[in-house]
Amino acid sequence: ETLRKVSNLGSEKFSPIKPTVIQYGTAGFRANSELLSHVMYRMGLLAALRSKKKKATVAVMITASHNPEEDNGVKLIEPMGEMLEITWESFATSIANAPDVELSICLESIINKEEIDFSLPADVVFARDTRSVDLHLSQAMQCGLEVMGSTFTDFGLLTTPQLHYIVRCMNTNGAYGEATEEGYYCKLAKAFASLRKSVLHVGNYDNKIQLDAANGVGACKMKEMIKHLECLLDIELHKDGSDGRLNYKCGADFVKVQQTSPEGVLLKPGVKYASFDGDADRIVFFYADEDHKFHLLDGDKIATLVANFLQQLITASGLSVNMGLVQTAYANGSSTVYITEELKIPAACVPTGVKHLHHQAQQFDVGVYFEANGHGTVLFSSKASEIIQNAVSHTGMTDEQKSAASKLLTVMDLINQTVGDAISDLLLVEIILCTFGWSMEDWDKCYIDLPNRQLKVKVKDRNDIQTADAERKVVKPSGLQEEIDQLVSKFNKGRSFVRPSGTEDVVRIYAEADCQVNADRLAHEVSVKVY
Ligand code: 16G
Ligand code: ZN
Repeated sequence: ETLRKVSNLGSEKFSPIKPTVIQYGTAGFRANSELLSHVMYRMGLLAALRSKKKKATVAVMITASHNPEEDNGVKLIEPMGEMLEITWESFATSIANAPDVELSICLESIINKEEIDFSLPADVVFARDTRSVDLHLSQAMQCGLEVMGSTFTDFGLLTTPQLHYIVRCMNTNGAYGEATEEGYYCKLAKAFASLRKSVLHVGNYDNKIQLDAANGVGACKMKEMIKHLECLLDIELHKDGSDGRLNYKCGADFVKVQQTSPEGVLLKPGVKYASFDGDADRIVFFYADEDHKFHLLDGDKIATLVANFLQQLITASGLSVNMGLVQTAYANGSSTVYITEELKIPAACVPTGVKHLHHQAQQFDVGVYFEANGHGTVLFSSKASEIIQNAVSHTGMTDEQKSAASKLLTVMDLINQTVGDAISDLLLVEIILCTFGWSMEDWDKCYIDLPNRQLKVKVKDRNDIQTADAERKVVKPSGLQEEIDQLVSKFNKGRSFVRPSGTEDVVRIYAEADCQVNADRLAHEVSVKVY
């Protein structure tokens, strides 16, 4: 009966506009928003099924992150705030592409494959970013939930990481925090204030920050956060959405890829800047030196800063928890050398996409993961959490050890462990800089990035290129890797790889070398081979 209704409503109201094939990629579905209403409806259906399967609340986020304003997207979030399980990605793809008449058959086959008890209740929470047409898409999604008889809560506008946080809170009976937006601000702000006030000598640290919010949802949410921060941070907002297009010539992706400041933001030497992306799950920092030269502190710089800080706390606490760092092929070669040779922290490399990093980070007691593009967080295993928790009240420890353990405990509250979170990462970086007494220059000089270049080329079919070894080697078409190796060998400190994008119909090229001219040349020469 329900399945019949699903089909009828689907073909009446949410029929695909054009017969295009759409794929659940690295970060869910993304496309021009006009093509998405049937996809949203169907993701409502699937979310209800996922909830039945997990016997827990799941979440749906409507956003296309750093993509242009005309695009939109949707992704499903697991009960503990993680990315959707991989086997379900293919269910999502098949249900999104099923012809109207086959919709109920498609649902039925998922129900059978996954042995889902259809009579169980379903509960879903959802939210959206500030894209102008989001509302109509979230209504389409809601129709999908309603027809499945799912209960739901619409959280309206949220950053992606806020929704990840909320769904985890809901499924842990509040053990992770209060499952509201306000609960999120309170938890992070309380941890921030406590850590900030414990630092007495701030050295070169300055609590002023100029923040580019990409004209996205991060702007209004950061304004809310600021109200909770007791004036401990002095944040000036730019690109707050009042007169500018989402992600247009601003935001973390623009700043990282173009290696320049957001349009209209004039850099004053020595001042600290940061950029969020459109849904506030990424952050990068930057500044200009005395010669007005632009310096980027990207996800790699954040990762090394965070790992350095946590390692010091772990050592000071004397606790036996191991720590590791997870990167992708995009990590600057200098960062990897710094981590493994200077900090002596093990570093793993995995394919692009948060789910891969997150999964790998779970292999450590304390796993720090960041993509160079500024997406990242820290995961504390339940073993590590327990050890740290117990240490605080343990009698056999010195006061210094206890104080370090108690700081670690507070740091855990400051970090959104469900997914990379620009707001949480910003607060964490501020605490670390303050603790170390560091200016932007102090932080930047830990290691010097190798000059690098990213390019993309349109090809007939991006899936013609297949990679292995965490995307660092091409295995198909044969011969291409040998050609890349040969080009790389001509450049001092050269490194390059190519990979099919998971979000756009292009092949991406990355190259680094001893100087910018060489990095540019290498990237260009490799791109010619791909084309
Ligand atoms: C998505 C991923 C991001 C990755 C990017 C790569 C998530 C939540 N986001 O935005 O981690 O860096 O895709 O895009 O997984 P690309 O495949 O087009 O290069
Ligand atoms: Zn994002």
